[in-house]
Amino acid sequence: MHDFFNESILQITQDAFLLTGYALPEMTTIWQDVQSVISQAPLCNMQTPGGHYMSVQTASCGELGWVSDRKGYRYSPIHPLTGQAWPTMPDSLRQLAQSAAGKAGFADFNPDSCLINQYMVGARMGLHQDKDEHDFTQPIVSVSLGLPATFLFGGTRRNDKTIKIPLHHGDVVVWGGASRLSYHGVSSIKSGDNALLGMRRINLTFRKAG
Ligand code: MD3
Ligand code: FE
Repeated sequence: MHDFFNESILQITQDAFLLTGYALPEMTTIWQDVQSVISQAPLCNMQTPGGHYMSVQTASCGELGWVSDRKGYRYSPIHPLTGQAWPTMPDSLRQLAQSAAGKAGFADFNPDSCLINQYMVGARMGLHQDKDEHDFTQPIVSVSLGLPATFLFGGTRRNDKTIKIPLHHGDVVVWGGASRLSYHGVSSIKSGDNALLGMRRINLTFRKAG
Protein backbone atom coordinates (compact mmCIF):
# COMPACT_ATOMS: atom_id res chain seq x y z
CA MET A 1 0.00 0.00 0.00
CA HIS A 2 2.59 2.58 1.10
CA ASP A 3 5.21 1.54 -1.48
CA PHE A 4 2.52 1.55 -4.14
CA PHE A 5 1.81 5.25 -3.41
CA ASN A 6 5.50 6.18 -3.12
CA GLU A 7 5.10 7.44 0.45
CA SER A 8 8.06 8.70 2.46
CA ILE A 9 8.80 11.22 5.20
CA LEU A 10 11.63 13.69 4.52
CA GLN A 11 12.78 16.26 7.03
CA ILE A 12 13.26 19.69 5.40
CA THR A 13 14.42 21.54 8.54
CA GLN A 14 14.13 21.02 12.28
CA ASP A 15 10.34 21.53 12.28
CA ALA A 16 9.26 20.98 8.66
CA PHE A 17 8.46 17.59 7.14
CA LEU A 18 7.56 16.55 3.58
CA LEU A 19 5.27 13.51 3.41
CA THR A 20 5.48 12.51 -0.25
CA GLY A 21 2.32 10.97 -1.70
CA TYR A 22 0.59 11.07 1.68
CA ALA A 23 -2.77 12.23 0.24
CA LEU A 24 -2.83 9.70 -2.63
CA PRO A 25 -4.65 6.79 -0.93
CA GLU A 26 -7.69 9.04 -0.18
CA MET A 27 -7.33 11.26 -3.27
CA THR A 28 -10.67 10.40 -4.92
CA THR A 29 -12.64 11.45 -1.84
CA ILE A 30 -10.41 14.47 -1.17
CA TRP A 31 -10.88 15.82 -4.69
CA GLN A 32 -14.66 15.22 -4.59
CA ASP A 33 -14.89 17.07 -1.28
CA VAL A 34 -12.75 20.01 -2.51
CA GLN A 35 -14.98 20.35 -5.59
CA SER A 36 -18.06 20.31 -3.39
CA VAL A 37 -16.61 23.12 -1.21
CA ILE A 38 -15.74 25.36 -4.18
CA SER A 39 -19.15 24.80 -5.76
CA GLN A 40 -20.68 26.34 -2.60
CA ALA A 41 -17.94 28.93 -1.90
CA PRO A 42 -16.68 30.18 -5.26
CA LEU A 43 -12.95 30.77 -5.72
CA CYS A 44 -12.16 34.47 -6.10
CA ASN A 45 -9.24 36.74 -6.89
CA MET A 46 -8.69 38.68 -3.67
CA GLN A 47 -7.41 42.24 -3.79
CA THR A 48 -4.37 43.08 -1.65
CA PRO A 49 -4.16 46.17 0.60
CA GLY A 50 -1.86 47.63 -2.10
CA GLY A 51 -4.72 47.42 -4.63
CA HIS A 52 -3.32 44.63 -6.80
CA TYR A 53 -5.15 41.37 -7.48
CA MET A 54 -3.48 38.09 -6.52
CA SER A 55 -2.78 35.69 -9.42
CA VAL A 56 -3.98 32.87 -7.15
CA GLN A 57 -7.74 32.35 -6.58
CA THR A 58 -8.88 31.49 -3.05
CA ALA A 59 -11.80 30.06 -1.09
CA SER A 60 -12.04 28.40 2.33
CA CYS A 61 -13.91 25.87 4.41
CA GLY A 62 -14.14 25.56 8.19
CA GLU A 63 -15.23 28.15 10.76
CA LEU A 64 -12.85 30.81 9.40
CA GLY A 65 -11.52 31.71 5.97
CA TRP A 66 -8.60 33.90 4.97
CA VAL A 67 -9.71 37.02 3.08
CA SER A 68 -8.01 40.13 1.71
CA ASP A 69 -9.17 43.51 0.41
CA ARG A 70 -8.03 47.14 0.42
CA LYS A 71 -8.51 47.16 4.23
CA GLY A 72 -6.00 44.32 4.81
CA TYR A 73 -5.56 40.58 5.36
CA ARG A 74 -7.66 38.80 8.00
CA TYR A 75 -9.74 35.73 8.85
CA SER A 76 -13.51 36.04 8.42
CA PRO A 77 -16.42 33.66 9.19
CA ILE A 78 -18.14 34.63 5.90
CA HIS A 79 -17.36 34.51 2.18
CA PRO A 80 -16.78 38.11 0.97
CA LEU A 81 -18.92 37.74 -2.19
CA THR A 82 -21.76 35.43 -1.12
CA GLY A 83 -22.05 36.72 2.47
CA GLN A 84 -22.63 33.09 3.54
CA ALA A 85 -20.76 31.12 6.21
CA TRP A 86 -17.90 29.07 4.75
CA PRO A 87 -18.81 25.40 4.08
CA THR A 88 -18.08 22.97 6.91
CA MET A 89 -14.63 21.39 6.68
CA PRO A 90 -15.21 17.90 5.21
CA ASP A 91 -14.15 15.01 7.49
CA SER A 92 -11.84 13.64 4.77
CA LEU A 93 -9.85 16.89 4.79
CA ARG A 94 -9.75 17.32 8.58
CA GLN A 95 -8.65 13.70 9.06
CA LEU A 96 -5.90 13.99 6.45
CA ALA A 97 -4.52 17.16 8.09
CA GLN A 98 -4.71 15.70 11.61
CA SER A 99 -3.03 12.46 10.70
CA ALA A 100 -0.26 14.20 8.72
CA ALA A 101 0.42 16.55 11.65
CA GLY A 102 0.62 13.53 13.96
CA LYS A 103 3.14 11.80 11.67
CA ALA A 104 5.32 14.94 11.91
CA GLY A 105 5.11 14.96 15.73
CA PHE A 106 2.32 17.52 16.24
CA ALA A 107 -0.36 15.70 18.24
CA ASP A 108 -3.92 17.07 18.59
CA PHE A 109 -3.85 19.46 15.63
CA ASN A 110 -7.39 20.81 15.33
CA PRO A 111 -7.64 23.18 12.35
CA ASP A 112 -10.55 25.66 12.16
CA SER A 113 -9.64 26.86 8.65
CA CYS A 114 -8.70 25.27 5.35
CA LEU A 115 -7.61 27.76 2.68
CA ILE A 116 -7.97 26.54 -0.91
CA ASN A 117 -5.54 28.24 -3.32
CA GLN A 118 -6.03 27.64 -7.05
CA TYR A 119 -3.07 28.31 -9.39
CA MET A 120 -3.72 28.35 -13.11
CA VAL A 121 -0.61 28.09 -15.33
CA GLY A 122 1.57 31.19 -14.70
CA ALA A 123 0.14 31.98 -11.25
CA ARG A 124 2.61 32.40 -8.38
CA MET A 125 2.81 33.50 -4.78
CA GLY A 126 5.53 35.92 -3.67
CA LEU A 127 7.66 35.43 -0.55
CA HIS A 128 5.65 36.14 2.63
CA GLN A 129 5.15 35.03 6.22
CA ASP A 130 1.84 33.62 7.53
CA LYS A 131 1.14 35.74 10.59
CA ASP A 132 -2.60 36.47 10.51
CA GLU A 133 -3.23 33.53 12.91
CA HIS A 134 -3.35 33.89 16.70
CA ASP A 135 -1.36 30.89 17.88
CA PHE A 136 2.06 30.29 16.30
CA THR A 137 2.58 27.14 18.41
CA GLN A 138 0.11 25.37 16.08
CA PRO A 139 1.56 23.91 12.87
CA ILE A 140 0.31 24.49 9.32
CA VAL A 141 -0.41 21.49 7.08
CA SER A 142 -0.31 21.94 3.30
CA VAL A 143 -1.62 19.50 0.68
CA SER A 144 -0.65 19.82 -3.00
CA LEU A 145 -3.04 18.70 -5.76
CA GLY A 146 -2.67 18.79 -9.54
CA LEU A 147 0.25 20.37 -11.41
CA PRO A 148 3.66 20.30 -9.70
CA ALA A 149 5.16 23.44 -8.13
CA THR A 150 8.51 24.71 -6.94
CA PHE A 151 8.08 25.82 -3.37
CA LEU A 152 10.51 28.46 -2.04
CA PHE A 153 11.42 28.15 1.61
CA GLY A 154 13.57 30.68 3.45
CA GLY A 155 14.32 31.81 6.97
CA THR A 156 12.58 34.19 9.37
CA ARG A 157 14.06 37.27 7.64
CA ARG A 158 13.00 38.26 4.12
CA ASN A 159 16.58 38.32 2.85
CA ASP A 160 17.56 34.90 4.24
CA LYS A 161 18.59 32.47 1.53
CA THR A 162 15.80 30.26 0.12
CA ILE A 163 15.84 26.62 -0.88
CA LYS A 164 13.61 25.15 -3.61
CA ILE A 165 11.40 22.18 -2.81
CA PRO A 166 9.53 20.42 -5.64
CA LEU A 167 5.94 19.58 -4.64
CA HIS A 168 3.83 17.03 -6.51
CA HIS A 169 0.21 15.89 -6.62
CA GLY A 170 -0.56 14.23 -3.29
CA ASP A 171 2.39 15.62 -1.31
CA VAL A 172 1.74 16.93 2.19
CA VAL A 173 4.02 19.30 4.14
CA VAL A 174 3.82 20.02 7.88
CA TRP A 175 5.38 23.27 9.15
CA GLY A 176 5.60 24.07 12.85
CA GLY A 177 7.82 25.24 15.69
CA ALA A 178 10.95 27.00 14.43
CA SER A 179 9.75 27.01 10.79
CA ARG A 180 6.28 28.42 11.51
CA LEU A 181 7.27 32.04 10.74
CA SER A 182 9.62 31.27 7.86
CA TYR A 183 9.28 33.22 4.61
CA HIS A 184 7.91 31.09 1.77
CA GLY A 185 6.42 31.37 -1.70
CA VAL A 186 5.57 29.46 -4.88
CA SER A 187 7.27 29.97 -8.28
CA SER A 188 5.16 30.51 -11.39
CA ILE A 189 3.31 27.28 -12.29
CA LYS A 190 4.53 25.69 -15.54
CA SER A 191 2.08 24.36 -18.11
CA GLY A 192 1.05 20.72 -17.86
CA ASP A 193 -2.01 18.52 -17.53
CA ASN A 194 -2.84 16.54 -14.40
CA ALA A 195 -5.04 13.46 -14.89
CA LEU A 196 -7.48 14.51 -12.13
CA LEU A 197 -7.33 18.34 -11.99
CA GLY A 198 -6.33 19.28 -15.55
CA MET A 199 -4.22 22.39 -16.13
CA ARG A 200 -4.04 23.80 -12.61
CA ARG A 201 -2.62 23.33 -9.14
CA ILE A 202 -4.70 23.48 -5.98
CA ASN A 203 -3.10 23.80 -2.56
CA LEU A 204 -4.94 23.25 0.72
CA THR A 205 -3.54 24.89 3.86
CA PHE A 206 -4.96 23.85 7.21
CA ARG A 207 -4.59 26.24 10.11
CA LYS A 208 -5.74 26.95 13.61
CA ALA A 209 -6.56 30.59 12.86
CA GLY A 210 -8.83 31.69 15.71
C1 MD3 B 1 6.01 27.47 5.58
N1 MD3 B 1 0.39 28.84 0.24
O1 MD3 B 1 -1.58 30.21 1.44
S1 MD3 B 1 1.54 26.14 1.27
C2 MD3 B 1 -0.42 30.47 1.80
O2 MD3 B 1 1.29 26.38 -2.08
C3 MD3 B 1 0.72 29.78 1.13
O3 MD3 B 1 -0.42 27.69 -1.92
C4 MD3 B 1 1.40 28.16 -0.53
O4 MD3 B 1 1.82 30.09 1.40
C5 MD3 B 1 0.71 27.34 -1.57
O5 MD3 B 1 -0.15 31.25 2.70
C6 MD3 B 1 2.31 27.36 0.31
C7 MD3 B 1 2.86 25.72 2.33
C8 MD3 B 1 3.13 26.61 3.50
C9 MD3 B 1 2.12 27.27 4.15
C10 MD3 B 1 2.41 27.99 5.28
C11 MD3 B 1 3.71 28.06 5.78
C12 MD3 B 1 4.40 26.69 3.97
C13 MD3 B 1 4.71 27.40 5.11
C14 MD3 B 1 4.03 28.79 6.95
C15 MD3 B 1 5.31 28.80 7.42
C16 MD3 B 1 6.31 28.17 6.73
FE1 FE C 1 1.84 31.26 3.20
